[in-house]
Amino acid sequence: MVAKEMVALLLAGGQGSRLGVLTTTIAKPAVSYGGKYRIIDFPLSNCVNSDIDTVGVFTQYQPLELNTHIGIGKPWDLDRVNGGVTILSPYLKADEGEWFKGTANAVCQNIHYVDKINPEYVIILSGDHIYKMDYSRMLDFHKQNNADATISVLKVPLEDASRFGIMNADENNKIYEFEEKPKNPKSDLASMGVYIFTWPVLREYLLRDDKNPDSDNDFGKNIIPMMLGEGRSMYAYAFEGYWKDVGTIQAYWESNMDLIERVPEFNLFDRDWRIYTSNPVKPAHYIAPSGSAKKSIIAEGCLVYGTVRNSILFPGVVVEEGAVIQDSIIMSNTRIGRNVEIYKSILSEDVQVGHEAKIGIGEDVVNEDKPHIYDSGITVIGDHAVIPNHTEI
Ligand code: ADQ
Ligand code: ADP
Repeated sequence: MVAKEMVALLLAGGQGSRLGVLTTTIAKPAVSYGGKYRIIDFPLSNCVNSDIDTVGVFTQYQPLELNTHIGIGKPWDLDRVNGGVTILSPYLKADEGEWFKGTANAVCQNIHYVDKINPEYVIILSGDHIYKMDYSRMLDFHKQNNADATISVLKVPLEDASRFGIMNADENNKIYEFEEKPKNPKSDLASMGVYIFTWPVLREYLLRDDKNPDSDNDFGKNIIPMMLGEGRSMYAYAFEGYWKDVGTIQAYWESNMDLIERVPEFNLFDRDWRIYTSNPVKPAHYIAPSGSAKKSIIAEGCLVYGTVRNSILFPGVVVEEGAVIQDSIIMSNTRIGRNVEIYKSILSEDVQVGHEAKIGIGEDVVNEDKPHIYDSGITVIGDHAVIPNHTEI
């Protein structure tokens, strides 16, 4: 294989438990977003638009939908002989076999994949974020600083800071302090979970960390603090623009709703930064004489006989006569029966809603085990659910 300057390693193996039933059968990076995409389309498209043509994707939790979606990487122009996309899943070795422990462990178990390409740099990406970013500019910054590691950062409200890796940097952007998800954050400079490492340096740290049985083998918890503690040259690269971690039901719903504004902050019509995805082969959507759609995204293959307002319909959704859909996200091939009412809800793929049902009218269900998943006033229905006629939720 021809050597590459930088390869991307995309972490897509997390469970995404805070998305509740949206991730029961689908890994978080494969969750649908924005009327026709899946979350992972954003980092994959960013790679291609940043001239990175070699991407390893680490999957482990519910990988079927994710692997099928990525396929041989054709939509992203990553179906290449030299480079392209490679799916890396945990596998059994001669003497042992184990699941990826933390994020650094996922990379460590696949050192041979990176070694074969022998890049100067690797960029670590997460499969959970909606953003458009030119990674080649971050690489230029990394090279200018002669850094061992560069962390992409943005400012977050201080009250949210404990959800992130938080750091302090000097006037030259050199990082002198880093804490993973601190209880009492001392700064609002948050890690986006996007890192560039000089590969031989990271390689050495991965192998050392792997020998430590007390380590979680995680980038944020272990590798970055260890490098900083040993005086490695680490820099913060400021990102400006729309970036959303859509890891909770609330954040996921809000980020989708951002797209239906008259002039959205996050522009998917940008010709210079296209977001690629695998397209279903379906006819254009149809709105019947009895139907209407306002302030909504309606994907291909939808048939609208009812009323759609402030909502997002993915490909192949059918809304029968008299049905009203408002402030909701309806994923692919879901069928909404006659006179159904749906308010502020997320319906996953292939759901069947029986006639006269009402969804999104009840109180929040607070589940004792998972108290903060479903307390946002948003009703969520998992994929392939069948909701009988007249049900009220
Ligand atoms: P989190 O998002 O909480 O914090 P984590 O749960 O480790 O980090 O997930 C990062 C990515 O890795 C996700 O895309 C996830 O799907 C994937 N992943 C998780 N475990 C994995 C495994 N074992 N194998 C493969 N992939 C796995 C991180 C950083 C913070 C930073 C936030 C920004 O640790 O410092 O602020 O991202 O969102
Ligand atoms: P969320 O933050 O929504 O709960 P994440 O995808 O970020 O979901 O993963 C949650 C946590 O679970 C992370 O700390 C991650 O490292 C861990 N994790 C991911 N995959 C697995 C797995 N297969 N087994 C155990 N823990 C996992």
